Amino acid sequence: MKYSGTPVVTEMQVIPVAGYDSMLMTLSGAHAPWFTRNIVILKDSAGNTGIGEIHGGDYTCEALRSCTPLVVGQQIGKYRSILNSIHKASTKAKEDDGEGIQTLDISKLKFVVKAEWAIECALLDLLGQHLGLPMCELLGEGKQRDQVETLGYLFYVSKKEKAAPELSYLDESNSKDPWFRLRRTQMLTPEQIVEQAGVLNGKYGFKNFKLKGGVLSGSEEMEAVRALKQAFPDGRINIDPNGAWSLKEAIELCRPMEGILSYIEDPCGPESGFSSREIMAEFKNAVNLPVATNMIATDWRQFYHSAALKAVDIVLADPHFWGFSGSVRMAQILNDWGLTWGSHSNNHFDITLTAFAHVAAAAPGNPTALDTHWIWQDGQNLLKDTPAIKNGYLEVPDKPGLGVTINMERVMEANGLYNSLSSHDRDDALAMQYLIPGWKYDCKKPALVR
Ligand code: GKR
Ligand code: MG
Repeated sequence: MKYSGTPVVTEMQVIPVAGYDSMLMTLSGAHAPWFTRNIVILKDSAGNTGIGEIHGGDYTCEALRSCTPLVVGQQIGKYRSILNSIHKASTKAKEDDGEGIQTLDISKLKFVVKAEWAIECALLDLLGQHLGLPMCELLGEGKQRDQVETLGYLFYVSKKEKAAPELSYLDESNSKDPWFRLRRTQMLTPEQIVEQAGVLNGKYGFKNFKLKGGVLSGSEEMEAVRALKQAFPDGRINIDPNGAWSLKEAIELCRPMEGILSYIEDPCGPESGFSSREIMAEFKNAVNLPVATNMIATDWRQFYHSAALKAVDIVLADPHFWGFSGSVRMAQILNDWGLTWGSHSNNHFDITLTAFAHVAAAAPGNPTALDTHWIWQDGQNLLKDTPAIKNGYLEVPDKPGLGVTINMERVMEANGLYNSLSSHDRDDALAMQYLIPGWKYDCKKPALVR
């Protein structure tokens, strides 16, 4: 039989971009006024355009650009072979000590993120368009749902004026949208966190919330969790201190929260010579709460040890860590084993939002509500047709491929902002210096506890 083949990639563009952010607080410090990403745009011989988005920074940008000769000229139907050739050609960076992000050392995130997954996304977008099928139909066991439950990702926010004029954060005080006005203001008390959740519930209909912890003392953060549960008695409330608490502290803080928290994410990390996987397994023995992670299982080798120790119940398998096919493969395994799939996120544009919607649409079983930072960026669209979040659910486009159209004018504006920045890497210590002079990262000390 004659094999006619599929369209061929004729062009690959890598465009670094930046967007605006609030002074969001985490264990690693305070978010800068901007965040960076990389966009991949592929064109094929059928005249279609495929897109992907991934974390920013020069390291990832360079990694993507170096893949170009392995992608251009190849058939889109051979996307697995293309990715395989990229894997074979890639080498481990000298500075990558293999620790991953088990202590949330943000400088190591770029080694956990794999640049080629943005290429995988763009290739699946092209292949979907060629076949006339939405991307989720090409993953795992195919489409499982039309919309994806999403959580309201709550953050403590510091007073941006403290970093001015050197760091100038976006001011949206004149916006007509109550959420847009609120998201750029200080929110550090339980009342303000409940207000944040209320305004988000009003705009996007979220019923599930995750509070980013590791900022105030554990007991203050649990007060906010209790207040949230009181305000949303039927809601699922989670907290993620990114491993800031010691095992003892985590047990003391979380035992009384059984029945209040729906799960706890990365409560503790490595200590006393034990790995974070061992410590989390001990935590799970002591506390009757499901445990989620995006820190101790970020690749298959780490997952093997996490699973063997029964250290986690919910793996937040970010497609930018695991790959799109890899994340769905994880969802299949977790579902077969009676465990739960979800996805972690970092600041992102709407291309990632759409791509994650397709992955979550293909995850079998009963995934936990998807993380997304998008609410903090909403309005800075790089697409002409950003999928909406309504009643707490993200729409999964049903057109072929990703099912969305890139807005090149907005992409080039975001590229202009990127080019105006003096540094392209995430550095949460920079803004922290304006809140606490001389502040240094300590994976065991909440950011504002010094
Ligand atoms: O965006 O600051 C942030 C988050 O804290 C991010 O760095 C984490 O990786 O959201 C992530 C998480 O769930 O751990
Ligand atoms: Mg997390």
